[in-house]
Amino acid sequence: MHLSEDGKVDGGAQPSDDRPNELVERGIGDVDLRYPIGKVEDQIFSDKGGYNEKVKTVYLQEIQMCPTLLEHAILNLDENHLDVPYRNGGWTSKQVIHHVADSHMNAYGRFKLALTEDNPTIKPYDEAAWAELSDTKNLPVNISLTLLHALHTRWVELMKNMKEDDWRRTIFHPEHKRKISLWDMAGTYAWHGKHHAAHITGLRARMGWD
Ligand code: NI
Repeated sequence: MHLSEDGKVDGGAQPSDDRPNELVERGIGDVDLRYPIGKVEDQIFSDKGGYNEKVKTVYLQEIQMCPTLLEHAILNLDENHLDVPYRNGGWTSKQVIHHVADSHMNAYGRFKLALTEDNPTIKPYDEAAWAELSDTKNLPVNISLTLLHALHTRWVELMKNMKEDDWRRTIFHPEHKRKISLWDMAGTYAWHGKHHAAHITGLRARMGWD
């Protein structure tokens, strides 16, 4: 089966965190490897006061730094290193990086939809199945890192110029059956880049590749 590495972030055919069969598949000791910096709720619910300039600056910096953070995470790793799953049954570093590009392309599209339509219903996708498609399998990670640098330049430019009211605009997530504000999405994706970079840096440390 395909396992998600995110919990409920991207939406679309994702297993919940407490499915017993998944716990068995992960094996003792692997549970925490999925969430090396904690779950997304730790980030966005710790800022539950809602929009404020200071937190916005942090979110934008984290989203801006994401491609560089991933680039540093894989520095000096070769193809063999990149094909090692970061945990039993988990994604390889290569899949992780292509996944971040998949995820953030969707997120950018959702921002633009929310800014131009009234609470648009977004299209969830099966992130685990996307991570098994041929582009993810065949292409080197540099392709997605280049894509992320360009994508994040556009995304940050968009966010930098959003007014306070823009951050309250929402998308409707049909599987979670709730509105999600662009503010919460920014918190989620600020977390998301660090979360996946930590999968790779954690693996490096455990394998002694540093
Ligand atoms: Ni993810």
